[in-house]
Amino acid sequence: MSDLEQLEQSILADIVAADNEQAIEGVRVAALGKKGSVSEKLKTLGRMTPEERTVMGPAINGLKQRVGEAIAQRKAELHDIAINERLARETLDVTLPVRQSPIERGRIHPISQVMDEITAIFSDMGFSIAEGADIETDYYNFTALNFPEGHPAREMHDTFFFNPDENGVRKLLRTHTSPVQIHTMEKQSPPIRIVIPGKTYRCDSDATHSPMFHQIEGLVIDKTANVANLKWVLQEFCKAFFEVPSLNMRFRPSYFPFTEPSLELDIQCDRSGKEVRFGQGDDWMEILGCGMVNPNVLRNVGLDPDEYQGFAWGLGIDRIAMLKYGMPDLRAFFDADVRWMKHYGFRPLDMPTLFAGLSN
Ligand code: 2U9
Repeated sequence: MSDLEQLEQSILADIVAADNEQAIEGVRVAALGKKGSVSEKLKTLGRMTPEERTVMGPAINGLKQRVGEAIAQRKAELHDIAINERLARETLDVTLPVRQSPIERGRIHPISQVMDEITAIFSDMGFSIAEGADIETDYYNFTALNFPEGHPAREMHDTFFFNPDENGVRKLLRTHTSPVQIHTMEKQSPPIRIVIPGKTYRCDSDATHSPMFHQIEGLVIDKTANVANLKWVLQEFCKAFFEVPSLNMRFRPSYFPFTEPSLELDIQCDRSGKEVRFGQGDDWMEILGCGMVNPNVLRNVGLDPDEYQGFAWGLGIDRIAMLKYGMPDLRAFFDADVRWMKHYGFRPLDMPTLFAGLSN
């Protein structure tokens, strides 16, 4: 048997032995690839005499053609086999339910939900929503709000300070959303009716405190704003938020540098059952702080306290969300656990509105 015949037999045997698409591709490369056995034979033609070439040329090219056809045929067979195997393996149960879309599967975090609920209530009362930066200066977070230099109230806020800049000025993470009220009053003339939701930061962490938490504050400034208006606004807010028709409130004296007088608001509740119920019972729960804007704060933004007055309030969103929806541990809010979100989260298309219901 000649060299060429031997080579052809051996390649044909390899083709028959190849039992999958990867194996047949291996045979093709070994025979017809750049450095394949048949390609090497073709290269020898260049070194032959014209007489030898007239004999060997057709012989090697014939071999190439037959091997090529045999490989293509086996490749097609193996391809069919592979497809049939896949079809047998990958059965599709068309009776299974369609997978839920992200809009159905996703959930709104209770903090976002409660922010949306509270802003819906105040928007309905004619308030605008104001926002500001998380990084603030000492002036907007403290000085303009009537915290005297070196006053212990500055330390009470457990402030996160940044390193001083080239001018020795230390920026900070706002400890409350109140700097936004100062910026607003500097830019806008009264009457002002705003609510300010946002992230706030204090160096404090345990089961009921997180170093980043959420507040919503409100501010009204005009010529006649008074404590009776403040009381009405907060009463309407509490009824709407806790979704009850009536609710008793009690105000206790307090102290904040930015308000005078300063008050804390307790609302009626019933703790006798498993959950706290609002608007019934004879117990009390502290819900927020409030007061009349301190005249010094009005002066700091260029308003004359003999002409303008205002009232303000502030509440922690995280705590009020825990109260309303019975969530026991604040830390779970920031764990990003999808099982927790599935349980406590809200459907994205159920937007809180006063006409359709806040929490449905
Ligand atoms: C300006 C003037 C007055 C905002 C107010 C409170 C009372 C208050 C706390 C509640 C729980 C913060 O999250 S908390 O710890 N806040 O009690 N906040 S009055 O008064 C202002 C704000 C800005 C210019």
